[in-house]
Amino acid sequence: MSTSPAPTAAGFDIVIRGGTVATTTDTFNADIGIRGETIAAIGLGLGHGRHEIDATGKLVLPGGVDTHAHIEQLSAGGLMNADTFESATRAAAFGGTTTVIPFAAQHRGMQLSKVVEDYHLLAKRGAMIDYAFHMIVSDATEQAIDEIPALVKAGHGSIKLFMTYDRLKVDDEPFLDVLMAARETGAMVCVHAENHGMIAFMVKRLMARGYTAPKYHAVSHARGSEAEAINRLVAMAALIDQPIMIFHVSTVEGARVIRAARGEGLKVYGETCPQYLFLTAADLDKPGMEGAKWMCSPPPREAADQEALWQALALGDLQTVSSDHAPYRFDASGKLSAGPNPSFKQIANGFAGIEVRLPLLFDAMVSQGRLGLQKFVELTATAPAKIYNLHPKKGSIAIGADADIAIWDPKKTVTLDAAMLHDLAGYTPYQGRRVTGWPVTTMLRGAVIVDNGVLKAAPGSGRFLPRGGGEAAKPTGRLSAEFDPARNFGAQLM
Ligand code: DUC
Ligand code: ZN
Ligand code: ZN
Repeated sequence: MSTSPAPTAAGFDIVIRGGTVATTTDTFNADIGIRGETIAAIGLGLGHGRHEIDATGKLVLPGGVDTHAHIEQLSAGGLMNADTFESATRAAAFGGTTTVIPFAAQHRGMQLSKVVEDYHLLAKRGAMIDYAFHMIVSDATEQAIDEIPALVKAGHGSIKLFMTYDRLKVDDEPFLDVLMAARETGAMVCVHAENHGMIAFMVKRLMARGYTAPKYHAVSHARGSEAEAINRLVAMAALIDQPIMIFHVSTVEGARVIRAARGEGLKVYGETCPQYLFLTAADLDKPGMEGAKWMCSPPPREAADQEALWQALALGDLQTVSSDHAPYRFDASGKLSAGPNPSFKQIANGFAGIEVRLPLLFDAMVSQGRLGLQKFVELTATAPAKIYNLHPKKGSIAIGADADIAIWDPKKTVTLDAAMLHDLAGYTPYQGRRVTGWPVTTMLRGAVIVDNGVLKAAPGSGRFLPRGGGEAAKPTGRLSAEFDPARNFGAQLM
């Protein structure tokens, strides 16, 4: 970055000059003028900037918006994940991401509002990029449900529910109570959708026969358990006309259920993650415990699923690709917390992905041409910002938007290596993978936070982004037969 001392009257604080800008619809050559925290002008031959950034030969893209990440989060089993808000958001910044939505995770017996307050304090102290929260409700008590409206009003416009995991899952009836509370306050509900009983049955059978290695985790999460749960979820959401987001879709069949639901006009959104586009169950088939490094839930599936998910992204059936960053170290603090030779059931699910999400997708979509640059911008920044009501401040390069910008060198080839990444997991399931295209400069609200491999941000410089549920979370207004007084003998149930 070059500096000149005197700003002109019409000048900018920063001009990013000579780059190629991309949005969800267009790619064009333009300078970007920034005043304070905001994009003030986009045009050719813009006037002077107090600081000038030469973007010749570079792509100037909106900073990434990663709407699914587990940060400094305690698992239901009491295991702390490997990253703090400082380390996870540092990794995000190096990977070109400027906004993240992690979780405030309620466990059984915890007061939801206290949980949210605690995560707030952690993020305020450590975050280097901007953030909001999804509230995980695992104990859907009357008290927790009563707290939802005030929390949504305070800016927590989305809730996450689980249909599986012994200590997290919410059964259908209280699930509907939470959906209704969300509807009444206009919040989005995000769901981990897998059939709990099918998984528990498979685990029991595999264990009884001695199939305990990490690769059998992939077998235990029967692929049909995803489609079944999504189907049931869609039926519950349709009963009360509540919009839903289905997290980490991994199978052909899961994507198919979402397509059908959307075809009926239901407000059903879908997310997938790089692990379902770039890994398969075969990656878990490693000697000893090594396969644990590739364990996540749902597990990576098969090549045909990868193809189906790409197609679902192309068709718009799935709208976002998030990281599901959930780092656990490969030691007694993480994956091996139950000892050196645990069964797959005793191994924490998840791995780090917040830094490599964008480079992996850029390589596939832009460098190798799969779906292209516009779709890359849409899936990784603009669409998640819109769905979670962070747009137009976040997710696009536009006049008036926050100057959250990633400048990419489209020619830079990098071999992914845990040693170069900035999370605290200590390994990456993408070790040795070569990607072309790298974010060389990341800016948050007009401040350079990463410049050519050097961190410029301080912990705590990220800002909380209060938001309601927004447009995506608004009900359609089409009542189900059971809720429509014209078809339910006049009962007023809303
Ligand atoms: N699966 C989840 O549901 N959450 C965290 C990570 C994972 O693999
Ligand atoms: Zn999940
Ligand atoms: Zn997750």
